[in-house]
Amino acid sequence: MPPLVRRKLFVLVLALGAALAAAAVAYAGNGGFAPVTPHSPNAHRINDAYLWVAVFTGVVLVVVESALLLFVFRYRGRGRPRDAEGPQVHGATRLELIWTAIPVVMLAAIAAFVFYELPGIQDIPSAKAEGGPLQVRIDAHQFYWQFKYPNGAVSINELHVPVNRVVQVNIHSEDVDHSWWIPALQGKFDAIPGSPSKTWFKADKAGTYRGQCGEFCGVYHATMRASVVAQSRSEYESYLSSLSDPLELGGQEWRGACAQCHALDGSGGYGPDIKNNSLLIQSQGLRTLITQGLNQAPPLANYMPPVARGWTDAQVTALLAYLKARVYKGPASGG
Ligand code: HEC
Ligand SMILES: [Cu+2]
Repeated sequence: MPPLVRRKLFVLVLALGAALAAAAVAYAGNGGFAPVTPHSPNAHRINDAYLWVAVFTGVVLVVVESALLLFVFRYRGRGRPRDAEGPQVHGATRLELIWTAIPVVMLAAIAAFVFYELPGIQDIPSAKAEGGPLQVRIDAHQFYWQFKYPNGAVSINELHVPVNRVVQVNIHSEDVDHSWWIPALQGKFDAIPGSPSKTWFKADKAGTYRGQCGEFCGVYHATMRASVVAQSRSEYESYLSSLSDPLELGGQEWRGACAQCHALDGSGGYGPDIKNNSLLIQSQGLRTLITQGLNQAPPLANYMPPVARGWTDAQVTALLAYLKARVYKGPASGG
């Protein structure tokens, strides 16, 4: 094969390989190049802004990279000595104006579009017909999410809401910085101790929308997942009433706030085996432990965070009831 043909073949194979590698990612859509399909008006606007910016960056990428390749091949060495000076070109006013003006226009177009979309992302709709947005308080904790509904009911890691209802979430943190993020419903919002923030969403379709704490917050950050379950009004109401069962609430607390360190059966992991620890059935001792944390081997080796900071009495009682019924296995025998 003549060298030129061989080189062309090589470039072709390389280009095809790159195209194939990218195709899978592009086709994957969600989780690939594209953001998840939005299911709330504000998430739609964030998505639109993403696409608008992507059009410009896409065009710039193609134009700049093609020009680069063109120049690389067209003006390559061709056996000229390495230290030979190329022709020196000065002044090309028209060209310089063009390559200044185009980026300015692009940036202006991007800025204008984002400012146009912003109010619809940020401003919480008044939802007058429904008596205002449904208010939910979110408390971020190491390492779980707690949701408090208008009637005082509490759920852990899973927020249930009626579909097509404006929900305002008021985001608090009880310990360190976390970040509330359900990509299909809204953008990221930091949960900062002492400085509550708020955002909103309105799920347009029943289903489960998943998210993950967006800010590294400690050893079990990765387990800090959240989901929003959008369901019919009646399903939502019956979920709320199920939360008044202490064993249901206590179970959610155990699985969400304790089990990632102590295992579902209490046999231990990062934290010690506590199945036979009588603290699990001592109201006062348990309360002190879970609201203050424990760090017997300072500074930070095997530290237990104050997981239950801000809990109500009902929450502690529910946990206690669950621990008694399902986790505590009695004093260790034969020890
Ligand atoms: C981030 C991990 C983590 C979480 C979450 C966690 N613990 Fe712990 N727990 C630990 C560690 C680590 C220790 C040992 C701390 C030490 O000895 O300094 C511990 C110790 C304990 C002990 C033994 C205390 C003693 O003095 O014997 C009990 C009981 C306990 N945890 C219960 C709970 C309960 C109940 C929850 C949920 C409300 C919980 N833990 C959540 C990590 C955790
Ligand atoms: Cu977190």
